[in-house]
Amino acid sequence: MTAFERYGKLRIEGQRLVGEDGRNVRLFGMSTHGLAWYPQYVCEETFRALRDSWNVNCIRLALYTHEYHGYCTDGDKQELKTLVCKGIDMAVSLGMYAIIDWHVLGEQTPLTYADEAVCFFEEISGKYPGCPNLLYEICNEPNRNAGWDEIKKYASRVIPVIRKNSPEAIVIVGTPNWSQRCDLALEDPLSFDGLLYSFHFYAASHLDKERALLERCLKAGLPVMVSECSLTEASGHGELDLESSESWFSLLDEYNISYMTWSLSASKESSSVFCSGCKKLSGWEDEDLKPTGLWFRNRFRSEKN
Ligand code: IDC
Repeated sequence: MTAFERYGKLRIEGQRLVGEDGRNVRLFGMSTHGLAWYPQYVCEETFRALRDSWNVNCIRLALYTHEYHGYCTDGDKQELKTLVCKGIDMAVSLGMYAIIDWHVLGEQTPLTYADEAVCFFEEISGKYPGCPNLLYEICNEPNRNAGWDEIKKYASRVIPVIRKNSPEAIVIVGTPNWSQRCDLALEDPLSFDGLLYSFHFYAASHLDKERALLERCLKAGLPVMVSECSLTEASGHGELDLESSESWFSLLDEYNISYMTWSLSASKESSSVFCSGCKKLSGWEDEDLKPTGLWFRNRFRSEKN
């Protein structure tokens, strides 16, 4: 039975992500690296292997907006949209969930490309009206001076565009400081239903202080998704901190928080799951995986699905 057959259409009840029958659901899986960098993993073979061998139930499709052939800069819009749609179609046909991630990063504030975001989300939600497998992440990581007010303003423009076509779609909203300030959303939430606020961590850089902030928000009942995390430093490089990782995941387990892992690639970075140079799209052996890959594959396999 696929995850989608088991849970069906998801919704947010208070703080919880639940399935059609009201039972708790946890989404867990891989985030792609930038789709323009590593398009090869958006294929049936890879998604199927992640589902069947790694027990993954969700894929996050990271569409960079600004850097490296970003969708709003020098990227090929048509090609990138085709990839996004291919990823969604495959997740649907394999009974998985997909998160479409408008990967705000280099531009710092989501307001920079708000007009493009409106067009993009209008088009995608129009192509997939009411699609129950699809979650919308509208701004990966606002950062530096981008404040919660700006994010709210942006979200208030984009969410109604999505909800016009998919009135009950779950929307994931990034928070200031690289999606580490979900406390600001707790103090001053958006007025829409069906939202998850995102919190991101990289276990070797983010430690007790950040965990305490997330825990405080979870205790207070904030609906949260960890739509990106890894075991390394926030640069995506460096050593893994396994002790900190265990502490993060015991907190996530306590509240049944969904999480997506950075990244599905064979880049040189220690945060990518495949060894650099590995070209396989499925059938990965232990020796094809970096320590991050081995750790997460075990973790996914231990999840109930
Ligand atoms: C990093 C990539 C790296 C790329 C860089 C580009 O791993 O190859 O050069 O972005 O800007 C995030 C971001 C995510 C980062 C990742 C690691 O969401 O885009 O990817 N990270 O730095 N937040 C915290 C860490």
